[in-house]
Order: sequence, then C-alpha cells, then structure tokens
Amino acid sequence: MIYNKKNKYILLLYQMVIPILLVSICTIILAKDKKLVELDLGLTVDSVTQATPGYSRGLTPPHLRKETGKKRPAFMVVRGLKNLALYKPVSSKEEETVIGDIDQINDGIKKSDEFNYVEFGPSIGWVEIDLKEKYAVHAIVIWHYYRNAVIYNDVIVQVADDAAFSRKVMTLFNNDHDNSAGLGKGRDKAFYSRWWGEIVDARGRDHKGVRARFVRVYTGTGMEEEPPRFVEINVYGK
Ligand SMILES: [Ca+2]
Ligand SMILES: [Ca+2]
Repeated sequence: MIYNKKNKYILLLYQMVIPILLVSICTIILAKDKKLVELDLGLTVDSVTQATPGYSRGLTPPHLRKETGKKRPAFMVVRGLKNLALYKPVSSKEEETVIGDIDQINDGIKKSDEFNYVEFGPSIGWVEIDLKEKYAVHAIVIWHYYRNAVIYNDVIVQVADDAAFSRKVMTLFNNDHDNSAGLGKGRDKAFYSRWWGEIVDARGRDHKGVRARFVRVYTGTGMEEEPPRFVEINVYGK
C-alpha cells in the first residue's frame, strides 16, 4: 500500500473513530435498557378498598415503622416486570382455611371486603407460591387484611429453589424482632396493613433481582390477636 495522507486518515478512522462509535452506541442501548420506571401496583379506586382505618389503641411495639402520612416514594424498577404470581399454584402450612379459598391469595383481587380474604387458624403459618420456573424476582407485595388497622406479627418473606425450602433459601424480609417464629431475629419494621400494600424489595443494588422459583410469606396473628388474613400477594419479576 502506498503510504500517503489519504490512507493515513482512513487508518485513523478505522483505529479510533469506529471503536469509539461502537462503544457509544452500546452505552446508549444499555442505558435505555436500564432506565427505571415506577412499579405499577394497580391501586385504582376500583381495585382496592381505599379506606383509611383508624389506629388500634395502645399499640406501640418498639419496632413499629412510623407512618408519616405522606405518599410512599415511587418504587423504581427495571422495565418489563409483571405479576408472576397471578393464578400460579398456591399452598399453605395449614391444610384448611378458616375463611375463603386459598386461590384468592393470588387471584388479582386486592379489595379488603367481607368476601375477598383468606383466613387461617391462629398460629404462625405460611403461604407459598410456585412460580413454575425460575425468574428474576424484583419485588414481592403483600396485602394482608387491611379493612381494620392491623399489625401482623412475624412477617417473614423467603424465596427458594424448591418447594420444601431447603435449596438456595434467601430471606428478603423479617420483622420477627423476638424470634418467636424461630427463623432468626429480624430487623425489619412492623407495619400496619394498608391498601397500598407492603413492598418487599428484592431489586438488589444492580437491579438484577433475585433468581428463585418459590416464594413463602410467613404471617402470625395480629397484635390484638387478630387471625392471620391475606388479601393478595403479588410477585413482580421477569
Ligand atoms: Ca385476592
Ligand atoms: Ca415475634
């Protein structure tokens, strides 16, 4: 090749400009993919009972989260998440429910009225949802019965690779501050069940979520001896 000024510029183009362009294009694509959006829980007037029940009297457990009265900050997630729990197989520690059918836990209905909840006997139990395959789980949202102001004890949320919870068990939330459930002391706060649901964060620092197939939500009785009652559980992932 005859080395002249024109060839020099062409070589420079190949060696520097094109790689820079390629890196820039990839960066833009990745940034677009990582752009976060607010998790839409479908909290419309028609889909939840937007009542604000009064506070129970005299309940001041040391680990109760203070309610500010302000709207919860937007929970930002990667694009493309959906409720993977909807209509998937659901089971519980107790064979029988006291009120309702266990399938109501993930039927998509979040209203807290006299027909739309599942009640279990008065002990610490759990409900489990089989997502049918492994997914990246980013958030688990729980609606306990919220028509009355109830603080449920021992809310523990775990994910695992098997139904018996023996493989790759990960605890994502635990507010059992005195270890009465026997799964270890939890540092998470107790909370009043509310119509906006309790979000358990599984996003991780890099927004990759937590890979799992099975989700378990433990719940004890309420602090005023209310029986464990579930309205709905959503599992957001992809
Ligand atoms: Ca439901
Ligand atoms: Ca406890």
